[in-house]
Amino acid sequence: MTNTIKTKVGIVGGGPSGLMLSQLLDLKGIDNIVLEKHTRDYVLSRIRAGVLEHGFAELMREAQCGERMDAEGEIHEGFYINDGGTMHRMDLAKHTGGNSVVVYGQTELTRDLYDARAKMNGKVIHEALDVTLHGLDTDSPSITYRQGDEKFTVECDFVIGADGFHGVSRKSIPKDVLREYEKVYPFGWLGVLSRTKPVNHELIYSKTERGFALCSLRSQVLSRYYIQVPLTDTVEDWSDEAFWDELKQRLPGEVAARLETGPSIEKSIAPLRSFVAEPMRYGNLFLAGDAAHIVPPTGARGLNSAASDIYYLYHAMMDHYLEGDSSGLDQYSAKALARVWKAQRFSWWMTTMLHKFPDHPEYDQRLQDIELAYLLSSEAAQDSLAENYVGLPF
Ligand code: RFL
Ligand code: PHB
Repeated sequence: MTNTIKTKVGIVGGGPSGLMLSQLLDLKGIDNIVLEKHTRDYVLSRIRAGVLEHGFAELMREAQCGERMDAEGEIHEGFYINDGGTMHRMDLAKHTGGNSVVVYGQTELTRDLYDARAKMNGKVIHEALDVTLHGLDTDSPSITYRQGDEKFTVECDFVIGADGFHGVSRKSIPKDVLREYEKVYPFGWLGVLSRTKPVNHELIYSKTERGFALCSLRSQVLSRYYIQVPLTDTVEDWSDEAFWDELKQRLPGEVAARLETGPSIEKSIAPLRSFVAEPMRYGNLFLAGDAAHIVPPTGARGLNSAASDIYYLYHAMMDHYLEGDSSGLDQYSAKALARVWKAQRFSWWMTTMLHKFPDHPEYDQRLQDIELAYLLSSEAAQDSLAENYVGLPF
């Protein structure tokens, strides 16, 4: 027997994109359901983003989920770039007329969204398996899934594909409609989370002969560090000791000297990739977040790009349901993609400027060096960096 659920908006994926949209729509009385493949604990075990732009933080507040972020998150008005041993501060506030970013982990933010959904009795289904989309090019799309042995059909007006890069939603769009753009980088990031005091009060992006490194944090007692590694490396190749040794070698001497080391709580390798799928709408399916686009993490744009998708979708859905105006839905793909491509450009630029490319000809290496030298010597270039890092307007 199949159980039928009727709702307005069926959301596939219970990551930050899906949960945020669900919460915002529910607050406006727009009924919806979230279907998540994994358990809540599994979703919360993934260590990902750490830096939120101003616009994302605002959206969290609008979703009535900003309380803990405002209490525990750190406002950062700048970050450092280490250029082969010399530290340079990028003053975000100075270059943006007072703007900043919030350092607050994706894990905590997702937990806040889950808690808010539970408080409102929001429909969030975990371990929804075999999710399949039907009738996307009709006025009555539906989603089928299985939970244990029980089968369900969700009948809805719209389907939101917020199921990340590996989800089913994007794959449900016919191949002759979808255009995909991709760039794969020849390295990955090995990340370590450790219960240690962060080496610096602000982030350090480090460009060295040995490769890139990033010193980030989750709180004053929780550090997050990354080093660039070849794609052939595995987590097993890196003991904690080897990781700390390599990280120290990619930091200026005085920073390395004060690096507090400890056992890793989490250690993982993420390949670096840029990807965009166009269009972001097919019939009554709307893609949002990593389902439609991903960026290498260097510019801290991924989650922030998801936020602008959600902002546009939320407003388009409100206009549709509360004002009878569907123009926002019609414009969604073009509007979202315009901002998405700007985030792609910025992430590609930061990645290219700061990493060591094993097969770059010498000419390209010199250009890379001069790109950074120009940035560090030009107020105008720093204006541009800061404008993009704190987030372009939605
Ligand atoms: P997610 O988080 O991947 O969530 C998608 C959810 O969909 C579920 N799912 C399915 N559910 C049902 N049926 C299916 N068939 C399904 N297939 C998948 C998945 O289980 C999952 O729960 O996508 P979302 O919500 O769009 O959020 C995107 C962000 O997670 C991502 O952009 C960021 O983490 C990227 N990112 C960063 N972004 C920033 O803005 N600032 C940062 O500082 C930052 N740092 C990072 C990052 C990503 C990283 N990695 C690991 C790629 C650092 C790293 C290392
Ligand atoms: C993180 O803290 O995980 C982080 C911060 C900044 C980035 C990427 C990742 O650019």
